[in-house]
Amino acid sequence: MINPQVDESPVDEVSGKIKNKGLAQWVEEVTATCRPDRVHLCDGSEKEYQEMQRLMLHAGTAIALNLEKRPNSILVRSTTLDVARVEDQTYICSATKEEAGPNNNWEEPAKMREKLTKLFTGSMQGRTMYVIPYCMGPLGSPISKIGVEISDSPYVVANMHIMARVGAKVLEALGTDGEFVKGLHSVGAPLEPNEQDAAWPCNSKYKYICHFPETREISSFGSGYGGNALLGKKCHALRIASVQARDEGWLAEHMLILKLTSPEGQAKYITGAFPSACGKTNLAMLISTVPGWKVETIGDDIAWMKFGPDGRLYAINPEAGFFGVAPGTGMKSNPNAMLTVTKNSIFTNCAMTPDGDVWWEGMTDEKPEELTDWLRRPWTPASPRVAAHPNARFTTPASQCPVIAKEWEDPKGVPIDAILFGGRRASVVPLVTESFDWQHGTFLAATTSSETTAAATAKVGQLRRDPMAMLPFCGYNMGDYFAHWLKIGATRGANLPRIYYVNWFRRDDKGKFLWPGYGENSRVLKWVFERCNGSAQAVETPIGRLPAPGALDTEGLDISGESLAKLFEIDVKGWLAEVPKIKDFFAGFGSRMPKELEQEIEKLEQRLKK
Ligand code: GTP
Ligand code: SPV
Ligand code: MN
Repeated sequence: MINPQVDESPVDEVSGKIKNKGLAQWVEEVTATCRPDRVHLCDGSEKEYQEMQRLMLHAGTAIALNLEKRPNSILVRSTTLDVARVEDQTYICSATKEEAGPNNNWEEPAKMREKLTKLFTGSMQGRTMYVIPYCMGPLGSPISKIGVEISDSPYVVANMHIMARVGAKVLEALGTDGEFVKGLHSVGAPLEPNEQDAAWPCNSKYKYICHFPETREISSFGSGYGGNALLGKKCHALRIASVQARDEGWLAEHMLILKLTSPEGQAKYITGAFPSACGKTNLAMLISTVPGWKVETIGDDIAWMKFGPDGRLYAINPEAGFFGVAPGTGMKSNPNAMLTVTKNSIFTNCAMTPDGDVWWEGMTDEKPEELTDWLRRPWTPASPRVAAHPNARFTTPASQCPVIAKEWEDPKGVPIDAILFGGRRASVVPLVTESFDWQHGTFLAATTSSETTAAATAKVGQLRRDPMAMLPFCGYNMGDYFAHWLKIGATRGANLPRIYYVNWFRRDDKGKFLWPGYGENSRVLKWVFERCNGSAQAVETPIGRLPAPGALDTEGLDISGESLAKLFEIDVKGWLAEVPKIKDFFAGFGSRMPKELEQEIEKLEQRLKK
């Protein structure tokens, strides 16, 4: 029998425990609308985490993994209806459509609220409503922000425990009238008194991930998965925070943060924005193949960057854990991620081995002889399908990463020297390009394009523009977002990081990757580091500065001269074909598109035609 020992107080007791007036009132309102059976105020304790695991085990949502192989860890399988972010059903409900921009779905706030109120009415019947106070960023950092997620999903509570700082200490920091972002989440599957729950409750008909940037509110209905449901992550730390960042003069970006140390012991901090499932987690914890160079991790997905008193840009990782792509992660490709997930982790939509461990494509060279796949079916290597869902994920504490940098929770953040942008491009785009200046760098970032991945529910492998890797995450008109980047360049001048464009995914005529990637990307990081120090050479090309012959360290690298030449080839015809596509894309932002970036495309065209 399920005997949850969590403190499931009736609502008046819970709101009595909440000193923050705004929060107490909101909890009462939500309770009245959603009509849960019980309300639980999360304290963030280990006991609470264990209770969430137990609830999920009893409900059939989770399976406990083999204690000896994967201590304190569970496997959760969702349903085919709920496996990734739903970009089609994600809305920015700003006052006007213009404000949300062509990059977002928009609905009138009042209209959307009406729709949501209908959906949320009684939506938590038969369930427990969890009130999860969380802090994005280290508690006490001037860059951090507080939010409260109300959710009817124990899976969300457990994930939030890992991904953010949650519980009593956050309530304490919030005080009696502190401000916070309101995030309401329901899986949208109310239960009748005698109705049996699903192993993965969600709403098969309606999914809405809605943001109200003006009032800093989030409403998420119908999905329990990832960025749809863990509201501190993409909804708060990117969509809402990007609006706050614009208003307050800082940057909220879809970026990893790493620390790179040279053999001489000099450290630089680098951020990198690549679209979903394009290599941020991998780069953030790579093991350098260049002797003496070392990478340590600060963050793997989101960076909040503010200017310090010295005029430099400082970044914090607002998250406390990694929600990483499992497939492709193995001891060869990303040993540090594998070592991070050895315990205390949640695995979602991975396959299971007969001895109670998890497996996914790319974890080992040899496939296990038998598995239970993510759809709970028997699986063998002869099966005509993958065993783990392509967007299978692990949720794991950042503190467990063997190469977590000692300053990863430094409240003042780390000073950034270089920013990388990049995507998956099979052709045209070279391995690394340095921008001429901030404006040109902003242009390169704004033209970021990538083949789509399984991180979102849409066709995989289609080329799309994904400026700054923020297309699905920018909470306002992207034309204004570009202007915000340019304004930072114009007002902050000298101390700004340098901007680079990278592409680990260029292929040869046979479709094979030209660049080995992963740990070998340290060679590119080294060149970037040395450029920042003024010690590495570059050559000017029409598209930007490329490593001068011999400047990229290829010692000990097994790569043919032909492949290397192809990696750095300036495909003038290919670039000239890009120009009208970029112009079209920019034109989509109409009068909100900054003139400076339109000039950059003209300048690129002229340089190419010279
Ligand atoms: P999100 O969490 O969705 O934002 O993804 P991410 O950007 O952190 O991507 P991640 O590092 O998890 O990598 C996604 C996939 O790309 C994995 O299957 C990796 O194996 C693969 N990948 C990462 N780095 C490289 C690389 O340098 N070369 C190649 N060929 N593949 C890579
Ligand atoms: C991404 O899609 O960029 C992710 C995963 O990091 S999710 O949290 O689902 O957005
Ligand atoms: Mn991401």
